[in-house]
This record gives sequence, structure tokens and C-alpha cells, in this order.
Amino acid sequence: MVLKLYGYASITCTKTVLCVLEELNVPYELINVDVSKGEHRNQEYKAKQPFGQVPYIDDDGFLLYESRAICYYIARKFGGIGRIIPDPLDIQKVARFEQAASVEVTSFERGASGLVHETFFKRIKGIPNEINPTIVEHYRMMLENKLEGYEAILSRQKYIAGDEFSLVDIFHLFYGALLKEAGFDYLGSGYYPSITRWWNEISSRPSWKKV
Ligand SMILES: N[C@@H](CCC(=O)N[C@@H](CS)C(=O)NCC(=O)O)C(=O)O
Repeated sequence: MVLKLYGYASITCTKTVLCVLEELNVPYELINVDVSKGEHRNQEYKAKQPFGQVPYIDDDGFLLYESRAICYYIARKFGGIGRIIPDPLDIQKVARFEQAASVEVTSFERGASGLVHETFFKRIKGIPNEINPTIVEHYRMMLENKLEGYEAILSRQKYIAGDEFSLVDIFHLFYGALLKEAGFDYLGSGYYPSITRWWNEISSRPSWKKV
């Protein structure tokens, strides 16, 4: 039985999981949960994903939610070790990978998702009048501050966890792409040259293009 991914592929972090499935050529079935119709809010759905969010997977009866945890599981099960996650015996590589993974959550997603939720998501929900410029400024400054660090890291190495492409690069794609949609083209504009070199490379991979 192929792995079932329950998610909403157009504007959610379901895309992160899809990208990993494509990157590793894993057969899967995508089951659409229409977030715009609130299909993720009922009790039956919450029995599978207690926060009433997408995505989750059902791998032959094994249920798992949280997109990053799902990606680790897929990478370990479907040949991603040594390709997008490090060999667990290489403890220094693992340490650098975990460092990068922590940076993504604490230094990138916090600012990027804050900006995207306050601007782009409010626009597509039809409530642009609720955009609060003070909140936008807060997240904009938070992200800009962190991107200085990203520029320094990426001027010394090809990818965020070292010189090899990894799952942590994939973790940046979803909010990275939405930043541009939101009108904050920090990554691709060339303003931060090393970030733009990295961004152009990771966002043009066939797996992400397909997603
Ligand atoms: N940390 C969770 C976040 C899940 C999440 O925020 N899902 C969003 C889409 S990216 C969602 O379901 N939004 C609809 C809602 O919360 O009503 C993960 O990575 O899976």
C-alpha cells in the first residue's frame, strides 16, 4: 500500500512533504483535505491530527503529523540517509545538520511565517484591512536581522547545513517562496548575494518545481 499524504497542496506546508517525496521518488497518494472548506476542523480529522491542521501521513496504518517529523520519517525509510539527512554515525555532520535545522525553526521560520501570515494570508483571506503595520515591521526586522547571519553562513558554504544539499534546505522552500508572494523578495533579489545564489539553486530543483 502506498504512503498516503493527507494535505492541501496549493498553499500549505503539505508542499514540504511533497517535495521530499518527489526528491526521493517515493510512490504516494495525495488525499486532498480542503482547508478552505474547513475539512480539517472536524472531530474525525482531529483524531488523526489533534491540532486540526495539515499535513499528516498514513503509512500502512502508521499515522504521523508535523511536516518536519514526517520528512525525517520518509527520509529514513525511503533511502534519504546520506542523500538528504546525514549518516547517524557521522556525529560531526549530524551536529552541523541539527544546528542548521534549529536555525531554520528559530531564525528563519519565525520571521518569515510571521510576515507571510500578517500580509499575504490576510490578503488572500480578503481581510487586508486587518494587516497591522507594527506587526509587519516587527517580523520584517526580525527576519532581516537573521538574514545577515544567513548571508555569512552561505558565503562560506554551499548549503545551509554544509556543502551538501539536505533536508534543511527543503525546509526553507515553502515560506521562502511565500515571502516573494507576500512582496518581500529577500531571498531571490540579489540584495544578499550568497543567499540568492543558494535560493536560486534550491528552488530550481526538479522536486520543488514539480511541487
Ligand atoms: N508545525 C505544523 C504546522 C501545521 C500548519 O501550520 N498547517 C497549516 C498549513 S501550513 C494549516 O493546517 N493551516 C490551516 C489551519 O490552521 O486552519 C507542521 O509543520 O505540520
